[in-house]
Amino acid sequence: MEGGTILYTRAASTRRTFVNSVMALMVLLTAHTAMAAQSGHSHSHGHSKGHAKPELQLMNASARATRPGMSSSAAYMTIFNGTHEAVQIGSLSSPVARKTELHTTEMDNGMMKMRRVDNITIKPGDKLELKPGGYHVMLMGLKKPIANNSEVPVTIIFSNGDTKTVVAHAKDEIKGQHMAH
Ligand SMILES: [Cu+2]
Repeated sequence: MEGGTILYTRAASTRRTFVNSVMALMVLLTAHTAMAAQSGHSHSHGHSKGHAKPELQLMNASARATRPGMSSSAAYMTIFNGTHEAVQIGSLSSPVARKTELHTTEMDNGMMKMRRVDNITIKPGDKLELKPGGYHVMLMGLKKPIANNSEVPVTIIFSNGDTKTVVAHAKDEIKGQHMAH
C-alpha cells in the first residue's frame, strides 16, 4: 500500500466531480446493457425447452465446517455423468482454498491414509460418490475458516472440457470421520 498525500485543491475536487459523473453514466449504461442481455436471454429460453442436453451433474454437495486450527477440510458430492462418453475428472478449484484436489481414502498397513488421485474415469450413465471414508474433494490451505451453514463453491473441470460448479453446504456434523493431513 502506498501512503500518498491527498491535496484538496480546487482542481482536484473538480476533477473528482467529473470522474463521479462519468462513473454514474457508466453504471447507467451497464445497467441498461444488463437489462438488454437479460431480456435477450429469456427470449432464447423458449427455444431450448424440451431439449435437455445430456450433461455432467454435481449433486448433493456438502462440506465439512472447520474447527479452530484446521487449515484443510473436505467436500463431498455425487458426480453424475449424463453424457454419452466416459469422462475423467480434470482439475478442481474452490475460492475458499489455495489448493483443491481429489483424494481417496485407503487402508495401508492397518492405517487409514488419504492420497491424491488424478485419473478417475466416470463411465456414461455412472455416478461417482464422494463421501467420508472414500473419495473426497480436499480443500487445502483454507483462506479462512469454513463456518457452519456457509456456502463453499467447488468447480470441477472435466476431460471433455465441461466445467461445473456446485455450491456445497457446510455442516458441522457429517457422518463418518475425516482425517486431517
Ligand atoms: Cu484428503
